[in-house]
Amino acid sequence: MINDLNLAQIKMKIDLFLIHKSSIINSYNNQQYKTQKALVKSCNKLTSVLCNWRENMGKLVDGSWVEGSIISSDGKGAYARIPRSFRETISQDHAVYKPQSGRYHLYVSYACPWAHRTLIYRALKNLQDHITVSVVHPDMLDNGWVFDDSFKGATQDHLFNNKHLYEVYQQAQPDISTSVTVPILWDKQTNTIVNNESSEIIRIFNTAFNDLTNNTEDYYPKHLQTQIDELNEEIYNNLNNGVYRTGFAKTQQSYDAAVKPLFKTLDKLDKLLDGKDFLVGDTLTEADIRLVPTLLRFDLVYYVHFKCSQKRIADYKNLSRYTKNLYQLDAIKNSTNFEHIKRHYYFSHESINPYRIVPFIANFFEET
Ligand SMILES: N[C@@H](CCC(=O)N[C@@H](CS)C(=O)NCC(=O)O)C(=O)O
Repeated sequence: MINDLNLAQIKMKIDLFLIHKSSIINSYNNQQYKTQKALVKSCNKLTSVLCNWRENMGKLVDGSWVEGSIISSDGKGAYARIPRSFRETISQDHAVYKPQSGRYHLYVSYACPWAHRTLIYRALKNLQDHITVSVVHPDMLDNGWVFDDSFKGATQDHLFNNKHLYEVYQQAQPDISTSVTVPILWDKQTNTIVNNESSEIIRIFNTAFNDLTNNTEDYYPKHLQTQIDELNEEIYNNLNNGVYRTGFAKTQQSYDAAVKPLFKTLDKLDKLLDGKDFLVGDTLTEADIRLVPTLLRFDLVYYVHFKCSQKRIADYKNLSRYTKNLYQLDAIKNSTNFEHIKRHYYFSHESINPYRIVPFIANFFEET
């Protein structure tokens, strides 16, 4: 439904489109295009402004929030700008970031599979009393992630009472250029982001706070690291990220190129799990914790919304047993919020699901 807000946003996007269009026409009239190829390139960019605007997320550019794909289409180098990322660690030996109770804060979305890993680790490593959490609203629309606790499970920004997640990034660095993603590990003492890369946050959680919690469980033990790393790589490329590449494909060719290895890897893992409860060795490891958020979203969302529809996880004998078993762990069950998951995907990607219909699907993992 078009309300005043939507209408204003649509008008703005059309204005931007027209600005691009007139700059192309002016350059053409002034004979600034040296080659036909350069002209075609500009026209293609213009088309992408119109075609891509909905699923392209906003970004911060020089500290200001900019919506949609306009940035990557403005031809002024924004796309080439190296995005700021935060890749620090926490340890006793670190000059700044020491493991201290109550010092760090995690910003997450329950919908996000990358953030889900960090919540699982926070619970497995008994960090709930030491690391506080804010949860964004599941809808990620023109303003990116927002804080609005009217949706059950979502919270306010407990640290700053911000309305938008991008304000957290602005607080870390006022002139920042970056995409605005969850999860974020925030340091209350230096008022900045320590790390916003989930694969590194979980490694921090795995060991950094052991002296505080007396929890020495190691989900990345030395003797299994090579095997875990190998599986992580295939699972990241073909599953964790593979579902997005499949769902956001804009040509049959790119869809095929993503969906085929996706099911090849699922077939392979189903075989690997025959008679086994875990991917590597006989205990829970990082490889399982990085895989399970994707499996838990698969039948409810990826199968339908991202057209990953050759098979459901429920159709795989071993993968379905494995996922159901892992879901019984408190750390996984309590950090899984199916309402946030469904709402986020079916509402946030308007170009894939313009009417925002949430399909009626049985939730296999909640059946007993
Ligand atoms: N590599 C990052 C990826 C995080 C990520 O892409 N998060 C998504 C949510 S599932 C996000 O916040 N996207 C917003 C955007 O890209 O603008 C990680 O693993 O932490």
